[in-house]
Amino acid sequence: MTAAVRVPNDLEPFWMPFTANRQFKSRPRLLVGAKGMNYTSHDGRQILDGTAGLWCCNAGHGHPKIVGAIQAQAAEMDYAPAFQMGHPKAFELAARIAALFPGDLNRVFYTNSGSESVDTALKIALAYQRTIGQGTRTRLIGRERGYHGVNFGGISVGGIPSNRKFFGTGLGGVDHLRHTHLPEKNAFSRGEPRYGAELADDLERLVALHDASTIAAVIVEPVAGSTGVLVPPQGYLKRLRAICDRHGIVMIMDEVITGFGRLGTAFAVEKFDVLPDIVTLAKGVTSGTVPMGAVVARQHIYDAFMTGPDHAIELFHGYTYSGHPLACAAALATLDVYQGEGLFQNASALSPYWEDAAHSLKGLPHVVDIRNLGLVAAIELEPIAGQPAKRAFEVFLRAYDIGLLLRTTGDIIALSPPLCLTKTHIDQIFGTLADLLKAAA
Ligand code: PXG
Repeated sequence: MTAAVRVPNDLEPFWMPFTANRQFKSRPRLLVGAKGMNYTSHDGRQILDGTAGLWCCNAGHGHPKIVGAIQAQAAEMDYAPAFQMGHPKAFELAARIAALFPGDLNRVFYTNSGSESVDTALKIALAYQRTIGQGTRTRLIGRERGYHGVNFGGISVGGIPSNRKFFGTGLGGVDHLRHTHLPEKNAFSRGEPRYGAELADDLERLVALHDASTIAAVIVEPVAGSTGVLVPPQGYLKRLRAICDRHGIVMIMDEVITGFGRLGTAFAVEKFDVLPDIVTLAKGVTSGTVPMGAVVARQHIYDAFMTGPDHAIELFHGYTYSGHPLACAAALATLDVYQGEGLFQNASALSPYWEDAAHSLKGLPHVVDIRNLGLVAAIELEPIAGQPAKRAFEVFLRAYDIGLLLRTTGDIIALSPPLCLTKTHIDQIFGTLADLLKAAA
């Protein structure tokens, strides 16, 4: 294989998502293969995957069991109508997903992405309130710096300015909690930071302002990922749960990133011992192999809809590809791999080593904060004056050149490797990063 035959001639027609298109097209970074912990670049180099693709390939790449399951399913049945029809694997998978959750989080609604999961969860929460006679509860509460995908519901409750400001006013009747980032008190915290649980009381402020009778739901990421890894202060999520209980507010936890072992437990609900009413999933459910998302609801949410005549549709929502056979086959095989190979346990066992390795970067040039939990870490750099995001982006480019894939958001470097990594990979990731930071301008 020569590099030349793999590079398309014309890079222009593809308008790339969340990408500096002109920069990319002037200096393309094309991936052409993936196996285990590594990508292969178009020029034939091995690139260590420090980010599990985009936080999704938790089982590593090209796992033969997952590949085989997708191939077999494509040959057996390509597609089955998702409405008023079913296929066995969709039911089997729902039971397998439900079994991973504590309590009565046991009803699974399929989507195709995290963004769709979020909008589905918001719609279910609104419809639920109406169904139980609380139809005045139409307000949705998100949080500053939150990322809930890119659809209109998600950007409305989301709190990342660039993802919102270009796209009009979004949904009406949305408000936001303050974010939980307190660098002056919590910088260089290991794991959950000590200060800030009281920021959950911001929900009481919004209840006082709007009245609980107008609020349907609150949505938060347990660990905010895209914004640059904000780990919740100790006790914050439990406090938020208590306030939701007090005021009849549906609590949605967006586990698109934290789900499927990222924090060393199956889900963040287990890690933080908090039972939300609804959970959103995607990414790791198929280890990124086939697009899929899901919303998991507690029994009382589902039951509220199961009234009316038997022949009536209970929820007017769904996607052509909800529970797609290829996605279900991929997800079932992925769960087998997670369980059979103990990948969540591996994530948990390696977390202390990961934490030490991440924090060993403290003191290197421009490093102003380091945050971590499970197999997630962020290294925040001081921006170059007048050129925000440039320093981290240059580290990203140099890392790619020497064989390491990172993610950056603003001047924050985020790491979230496949869960099948070893200590050697951790040494390689942070060793490379240390060298780059020492050399960074
Ligand atoms: N919720 C959360 C918490 C997410 O992190 C979504 C919803 C949307 O998922 P989809 O499948 O529609 O993209 C996400 C996605 C990054 C990065 O580098 C993060 C995401 C996607 C791409 C890149 O931080 N998160």
